[in-house]
Amino acid sequence: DTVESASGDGKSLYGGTVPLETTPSGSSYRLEDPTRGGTYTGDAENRTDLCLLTVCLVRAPATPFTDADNHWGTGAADDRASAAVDAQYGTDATWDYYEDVHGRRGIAGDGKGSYNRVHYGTRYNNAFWDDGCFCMTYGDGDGSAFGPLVSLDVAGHEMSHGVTSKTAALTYSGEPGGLNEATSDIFGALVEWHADNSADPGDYLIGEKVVRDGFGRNALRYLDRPSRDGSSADCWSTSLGDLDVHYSSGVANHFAYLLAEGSGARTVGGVAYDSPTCDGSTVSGIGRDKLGDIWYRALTVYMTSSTDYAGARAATLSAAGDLYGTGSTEYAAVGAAWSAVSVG
Ligand code: ASN
Ligand code: ZN
Ligand code: CA
Repeated sequence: DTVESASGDGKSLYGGTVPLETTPSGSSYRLEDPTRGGTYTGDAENRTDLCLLTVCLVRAPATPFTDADNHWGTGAADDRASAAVDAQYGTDATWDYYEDVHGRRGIAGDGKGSYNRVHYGTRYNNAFWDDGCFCMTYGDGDGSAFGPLVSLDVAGHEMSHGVTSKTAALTYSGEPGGLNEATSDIFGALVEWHADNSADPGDYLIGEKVVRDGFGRNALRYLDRPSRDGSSADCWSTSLGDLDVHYSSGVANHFAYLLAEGSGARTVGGVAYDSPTCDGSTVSGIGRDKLGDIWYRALTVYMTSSTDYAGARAATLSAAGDLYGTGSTEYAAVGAAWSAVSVG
């Protein structure tokens, strides 16, 4: 709080020109935000970590970005600061979503920021949160399937893994793992909506800004009908827990879309969706803000490391009962949306 903040801006890859709070440093500025717990962004210099399971023996650097006039980046891919602008902005947007909507300051809820590393490795087609360094890491993508993986929804997805880890701590395998992944997709989408950025507007797609033609689809994942990705499950079944967690997440992503928007075909924010139900029912949505409030309370109050899909139904019903009453439209909508994805 005693550190002086300077208001600058940056030209990002995906979000246009965005505001940035930075830290004066001598005659220059450091890409570190004193208003959001000291969150900063550094350059991994195309190096990688060397880790054995969870213990990292060598870590890629996180050399803080600096700028002479506090106007960061050119927005061009060949400018190393451009991806850094997106990453810092994505961390800001995630911080603001959790603080503005849920009253949570920072990933751990302790007011402390995290840090980002961009330009990790070479042609690296992923981004990840690491509880060990309490940091985010972004690859540049190979340029054909992926561009730099620094979009708002990817930032929100990855940092929400940190929130899950500090709260329910859902085990990253089987049904709890699917719920862990879905939590990140749901909040990744809600972070994007909350940011209200006209160059990267809210939607129910994950990764639409980072995929390129070589990927073969227009997004990584789809909440309205998760099977649009060719692998994710739309409906619960007894073998769901055998799927990779990025596919068993589909059932909860589908639940989340149905709870927010309802079943059937509709256009939201200029994007067309078509969400079927697994049982032929018709369900009505209660809006994405209530989805976020219910899922956040379920995650932080009721879910545990071993929560499975039946447990998620119970947790979200408990949360909806707390927030709106057990006789409410919202409580009934939660039950109906889970039944519509065969959890019930
Ligand atoms: N992008 C992947 C994810 O968030 C990376 C990982 O941690 N497995 O699931
Ligand atoms: Zn994930
Ligand atoms: Ca999106």
